[in-house]
Amino acid sequence: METKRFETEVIHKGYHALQHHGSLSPPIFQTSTFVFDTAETGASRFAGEQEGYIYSRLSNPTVAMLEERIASMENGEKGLAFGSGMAAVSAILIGLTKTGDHVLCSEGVYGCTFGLLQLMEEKFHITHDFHPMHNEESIRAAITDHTTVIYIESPINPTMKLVDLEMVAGVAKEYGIPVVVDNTFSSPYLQRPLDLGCDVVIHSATKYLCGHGDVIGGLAVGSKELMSHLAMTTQKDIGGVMSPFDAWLLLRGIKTLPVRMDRHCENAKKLADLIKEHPAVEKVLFPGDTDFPQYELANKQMRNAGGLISFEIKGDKAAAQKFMNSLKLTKIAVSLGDAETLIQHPATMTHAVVPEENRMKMGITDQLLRLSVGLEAWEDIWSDLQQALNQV
Ligand code: LCS
Repeated sequence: METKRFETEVIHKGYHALQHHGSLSPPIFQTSTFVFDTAETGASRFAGEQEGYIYSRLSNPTVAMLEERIASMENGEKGLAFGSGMAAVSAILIGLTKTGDHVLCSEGVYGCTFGLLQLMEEKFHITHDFHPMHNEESIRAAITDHTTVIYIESPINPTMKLVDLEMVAGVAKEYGIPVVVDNTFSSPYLQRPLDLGCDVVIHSATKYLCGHGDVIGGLAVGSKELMSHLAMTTQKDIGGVMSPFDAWLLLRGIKTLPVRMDRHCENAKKLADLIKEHPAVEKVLFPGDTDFPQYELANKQMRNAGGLISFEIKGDKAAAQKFMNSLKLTKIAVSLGDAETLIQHPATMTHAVVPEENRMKMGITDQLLRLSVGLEAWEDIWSDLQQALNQV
């Protein structure tokens, strides 16, 4: 079948109802293992001579549908599903490195990714550096003879700083180093790193792809060659795979990704403008704000600015916590991308594991809050934020 537009593929890609009794909704193959008709069939499937399922840690038909769908959404050759975003991050990073290698990272990453990089350094002597990646020359200077991966979040959790993906991919090509992009904050609807020359895309599918706060999952997309290799090594042997039921919930959530993202973006833009003007607010970090230092870059590589707004309250940690405790509609919770508006305090929550010195370098102050704008009426979210800001 020819490739259709994004909004069509998120609903149809990888599923053929008439091959499944006409069931409009895809079946959940809730099974651990698959029966072989003969011993020889089993042997040839293990030998890779015959196509077919073996065991659900290796692959499963419901999970495979999701993998085909995300590959199409990211315009890549092959997708892999994992039991969490961190299972995807660790399978890719461990898969692309060995003892003595070096990972060049964007100026900030999610707290557990930071923790994983530290663990890799302590246990396996795989070093890393954080780098702003503002221009080609400084990236060339930061690449060492041992650099085997460039790892980027853009926008970066939670400071919203951006990295010019096309520029970094261009430099990386000179050295033959793969560029891995964690695309969780944008989703493939807003940003497609592979189209910009990057090599691997990772998602915490827990967030916008799911959209309903009921799944922990991870996805990765890249070339058939690399993804098949990772499938047979760090995915299969570390074993952090996704369950068929979670894959089904994700297939369900993904159908509405474009309409949800449009609403998240619309709400966030209206709220960012209002939050910025409130006297209790020090500054707003939102790529859709015309005063955002990388506003031009956001316009260049993202379809829209997304649904996350970070902002600093005037005052200290106590002021930030007082504001959070005054909220009524907005829920105090980590995670993001759900229908419900969520707020969290990165310094004591998602990035609490990052030592203070590194946190400050990344720009994660004690007054910084991260708001995941939900799908409620923006007027109701604003009333809630405004009454809480008035109490600070
Ligand atoms: N990458 C990014 C950019 C993330 O924000 C997260 C989780 C992960 C990877 C890991 O995904 P998980 O294993 O949780 O599916 N971020 C979270 C956050 O900001 N709040 O709670 C979790």
